[in-house]
Amino acid sequence: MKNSLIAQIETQTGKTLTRLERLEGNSVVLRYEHNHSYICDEAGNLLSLYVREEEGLSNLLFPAEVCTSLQYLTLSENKNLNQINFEGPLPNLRYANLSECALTVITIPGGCFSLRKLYLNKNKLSKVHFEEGCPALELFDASQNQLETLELLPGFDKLAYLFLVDNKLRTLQFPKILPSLETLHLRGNQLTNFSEDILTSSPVLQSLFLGENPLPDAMRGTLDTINNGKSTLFLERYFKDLEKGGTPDNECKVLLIGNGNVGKSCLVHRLVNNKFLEKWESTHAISLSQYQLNEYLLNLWDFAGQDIYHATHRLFMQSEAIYLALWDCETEEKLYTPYHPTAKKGNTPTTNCLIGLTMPGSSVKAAPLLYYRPKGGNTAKKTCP
Ligand SMILES: Nc1nc2c(ncn2[C@@H]2O[C@H](COP(=O)(O)OP(=O)(O)OP(=O)(O)O)[C@@H](O)[C@H]2O)c(=O)[nH]1
Ligand SMILES: [Mg+2]
Repeated sequence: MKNSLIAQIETQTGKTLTRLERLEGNSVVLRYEHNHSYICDEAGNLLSLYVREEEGLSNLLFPAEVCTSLQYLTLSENKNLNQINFEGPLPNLRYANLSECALTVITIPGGCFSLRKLYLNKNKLSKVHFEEGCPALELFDASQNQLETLELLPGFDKLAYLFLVDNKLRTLQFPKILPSLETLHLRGNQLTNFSEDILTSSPVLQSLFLGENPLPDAMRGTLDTINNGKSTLFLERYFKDLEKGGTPDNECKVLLIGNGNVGKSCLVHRLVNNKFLEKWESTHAISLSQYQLNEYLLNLWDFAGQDIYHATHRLFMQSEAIYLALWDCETEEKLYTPYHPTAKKGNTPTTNCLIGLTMPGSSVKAAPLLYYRPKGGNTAKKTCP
């Protein structure tokens, strides 16, 4: 009688799978690539299953006896396969590739003593539940899913490569010790912090990727630019510096943005030199200057406002800075929207400060009007002192 798992697949795909002969003494053949095929031992126990790119597959239940005997499992690129359940432990499973399917949750049962490689990447997983540790697991790839958290219980002592790129991870719960972890790939998640515990629990960690996470600025600026996985060196220094304690940082970056000819450079000149700039020259790229305001040092970044420079502005934008968005009230009807780093299509941005310059009558040098717009509040109008 046919194995019930094979029967499920044949019913859903409408195709007959090929039973391959097992070559004695050559276990490698078990996992090599004959699509729509499986291998059983002499007693008919399923050892290996290989079914890819089958749109008809939607859900599979692995009966306990299949779980017991299965060694190699490839079910990748079955783009409608959204559910897989294992009815028992998988003590002999060595390799499982379930990538590029449509799985939303999966439970890896306890008792996976032999599992070395597990690929769950490119699914729609919001949850991966390991009932226990997987003591032989060397590689686990769950990149490109929807995971917000991942919990690894104690017992992942062989885990060397952990790929979790492009998820929505906010939290990680790792065991106290991951003694073999060499590569941890966390680029493109939602981590707002990175715990020093992960470094201390991974004594052989060599490659750590943390870019494109909303980490604190002091961490993020550098980590975003590290593409070779050498973030560990930076973080070790970072945590050491933290131990030394903090000193107040009285420097602040102020970015002046707005179209050309709206008066950014003149405003800077007024602040720094308290003079009106008579001779007008359009800024090229960026002009940097500093302004001491009581105990605070403002680093002023005066951007060139002409259209050709706009695309480069975002390269310099960061969250912990003051933005002065300037516009000419007489010629520009709309307040500035496209500049702010958090501005998205259709959203009203909350800039730290908006300044509109106007020319009352024909007196060009008349005091400009300042508009302050507090977050969420209405525009308040103030005459510049
Ligand atoms: N009426 C009036 N004119 C001003 C004021 N500030 C600057 N201007 C004039 O606006 C023109 C442009 O000033 P800039 O400060 O160089 O303009 P900008 O925004 O730095 O321009 P780009 O460097 O090209 O981006 C000059 O002719 C100034 O004289 C102001 O407060 N009131
Ligand atoms: Mg200028």
